[in-house]
Order: sequence, then C-alpha cells, then structure tokens
Amino acid sequence: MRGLPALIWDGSVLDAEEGIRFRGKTIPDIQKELPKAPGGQEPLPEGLFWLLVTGEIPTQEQVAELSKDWAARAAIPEFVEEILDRCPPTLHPMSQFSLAVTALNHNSAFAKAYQDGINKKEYWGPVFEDCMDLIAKLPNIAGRIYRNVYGRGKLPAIDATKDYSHNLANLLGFGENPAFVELLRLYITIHSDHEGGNVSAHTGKLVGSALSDPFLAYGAALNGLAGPLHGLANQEVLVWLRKMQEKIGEEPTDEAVKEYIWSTLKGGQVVPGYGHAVLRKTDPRYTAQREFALKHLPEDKGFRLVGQIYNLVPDILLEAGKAKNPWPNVDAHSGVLLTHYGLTEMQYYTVLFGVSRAFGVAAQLIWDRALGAPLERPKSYSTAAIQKMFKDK
Ligand code: CMX
Repeated sequence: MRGLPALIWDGSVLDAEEGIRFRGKTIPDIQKELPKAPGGQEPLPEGLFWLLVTGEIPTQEQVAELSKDWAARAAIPEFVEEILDRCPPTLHPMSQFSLAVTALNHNSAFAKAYQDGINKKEYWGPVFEDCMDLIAKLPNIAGRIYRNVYGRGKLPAIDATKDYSHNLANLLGFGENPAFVELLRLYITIHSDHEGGNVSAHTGKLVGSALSDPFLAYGAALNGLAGPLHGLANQEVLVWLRKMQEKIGEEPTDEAVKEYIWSTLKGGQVVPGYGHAVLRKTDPRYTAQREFALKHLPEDKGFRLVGQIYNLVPDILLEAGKAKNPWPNVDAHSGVLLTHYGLTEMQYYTVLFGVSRAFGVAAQLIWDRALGAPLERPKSYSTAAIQKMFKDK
C-alpha cells in the first residue's frame, strides 16, 4: 500500500526528501519555537502535544499547566502495578508495556460512557480524557518496568513541580543528570509522530476505529512498535553494534566495518537503523540526535562508531541494490545516546519510543472521534481472485 492515499492524519506529514513536519513545522522549527524548560534548550514534549492537537504553538504558561495536569493524572491502579510486578524479568519490556497499557482500559472514561449510551457527537470528550490519562500514566509504567526488570530499586513519586521528561528521567533513576533530562525532551519530541501510515500509528488508528478505547488502541499500537522492522530497530541497532565490536574491536578500521556490514547482508539480515518505507534521505530525526551528540558527547566511542557506519553503510546498501533508501533512520542513533548516559539495557529502548509515540497516536484518536471517523475496513481479495482479475491483461 506504499504511496496509496488512504488515511487522514493531521498531526504530521512526512515528505520523502525533507522528512517530518509537525503541523507544518520541521524539527529545527519546533526546536526553535516550542517552549523550553527553565535553563533548557530542547523543546518540551508537552508543547509538541499541544501543537499536534490544536495546530498552535502554546505559551510557556500553557505548557506548565499541561505538565501539572499530567503529573496529577500519573498514578496507575494498584492492580496494574501488581501485573507488572508479577511479570518475569525475562518477559520483554515491550510485552510488559503493552500488557499494562491494555489493562488501563479498566478505568476508561470512553468505555464507560459508551456503555452508558453516549451520543456519538460527544465521543471526543471522554476520548480526550482517556488520551490525557494514557500519556500521563506512561512514565509510571515505563519506570516500573525498568526498575523491576533491571533490579533498580523502588520507584520514586512523581514530582508535580517537574515537567514530563524530568519526571520520566527521575523514575528511571537519571533525573539528577540535566543532560539526560534534555535528551529525553528531545527524544520524546522527535519520536512522537511520523504521520499515519507507519505500523504503530496506523494500528492505533485502526483499532480506535472499532471504538476500542485509547488504552486498547494504544496497547495494540505498542505491539506493532515492538517489531524489529519498526520501533524495535533501536534495540537491534545496539545489539548489532555490540556484536560488531565483539568481533572486530571497539575502534575498528573502515575495512573491517565494511566487511561486517557485508556479512550481515550476505547472512540474509537487514542492517538495522537503515532504510525507510517513505524517507529517501537521511532522517532529520537522525540529524537532530547527531547534533545533540556533537554538542554533548563528541568524543564518545559509540557515537564515533555510529558516525563511521554512517559514512559506510549507504554506499554498501546502494551497491547491494535492494534497499530503496540507503540512509539512516531515527533508530540508527538513539541507542548510543542512551548508552552514553548509563541507560545501557538495550532491550528497554523501544519502551522509550513507546512513551513518545503515544503523543502522536493520542492526538489523532481525539480528532478521529471528534470528526466521526468511520470504521476502517479495506477490501481484500484472495490470490485466486487477483489471478482471475489479471488473467487476460
Ligand atoms: N538492510 C538490508 N536490506 C534492506 C534494508 C536494510 N537496512 N532496507 C531495505 N532492505 C531490503 C528489504 O528487506 C527489501 O528486500 P526484499 O526485496 O528481499 O524483501 C528491499 O531492500 C526493498 O525494501 P524497501 O522497499 O527499501 O524497504 P521497505 O519499505 O520494504 O522496508 C524498512 C522499510 C524500514 C522495514 C527497511 O528499510 C528495513 O528493514 N530497515 C532495517 C530495519 C529498521 O531500521 N527499521 C526501522 C525503521 C524506522 C522505524 O519504524 O522505527
């Protein structure tokens, strides 16, 4: 279905050459225009959510109110805490994440309103409440998973005076490091939305079109994000880099790296973090992270290796002749930044992508229900029917 116009998605539009625009604004635009935390330089994701939903740049005060509102909604039900505490640490963090988000449907305002016979013109109201709750509760879920799986002690309480990313950093145990907090602000902002056709966004929209509430819809979206060709690629990139370093050393020569890339391709595997279904240039989300690294960690060995690979992979993918886009995507860069600050557990990385992507999916769910978007139900054909259709052509 590539290139087939099929969906309405207002928060963002992706241009193959230029990359993403959020309500018409590029990543450099939003880095400039969205409100920042006091002393911070990166945009606050609260502002991005405001922009996605309303199409307007919020004021500093509006963003501060949103931080407070989310902090007030952040607690998760005790039974969801218990579900997470009972998960074996060997259960992938993304599976735990989707379990917990799905279970939040227990308290869905929309599901209740529907049972109570709400008029369809009013759907958007309880969906808005659910979406606000969903986003607000993700840090507590993500933090609990991190601490449970990696034995990082008890979860601290949400601090109502801090912004969303600062609270998430606190819950993960990195809140004392201002550079990490800034990284999370940038990370959530750039991972939030990538128009409507990618697997996670489209899944959220599709499931929402059945009037499943936002928790059920986003739980489904997370299961799509957990695939290695989509969000899990950020984990896969780090796994691939580690394996490469084990084999050819921490600071390998270009020749050794090239050989390793070719061995990946010849083994029938993809080079994770490279290629894209829509983009045909270097992903501006990659560039934004590269610029962050140049500013904060230019000497980091992992960053230097990512840069070295960037100089080598595109030519090899072009020579191999299959991939339509040989350039890096967002996932090629995010892992080394997290690793630099001590968040080294790669299996956890897609959870942070999952926290971020909720912003875009939630914004569209609100609009879908406000506009009365219909049930999504494309036509399918059997192979035999398609063969018959084209037999004489
Ligand atoms: N390494 C090796 N082969 C690649 C490749 C890569 N990075 N990217 C594409 N190809 C191959 C495809 O597997 C396909 O091969 P077959 O014809 O044998 O099936 C061929 O090139 C054509 O693929 P395409 O049209 O260029 O790409 P698709 O739209 O089918 O897939 C994507 C896009 C992202 C899944 C693919 O580029 C890929 O697998 N990349 C690596 C995984 C990755 O980084 N995913 C994250 C994307 C961003 C995100 O969603 O988070």
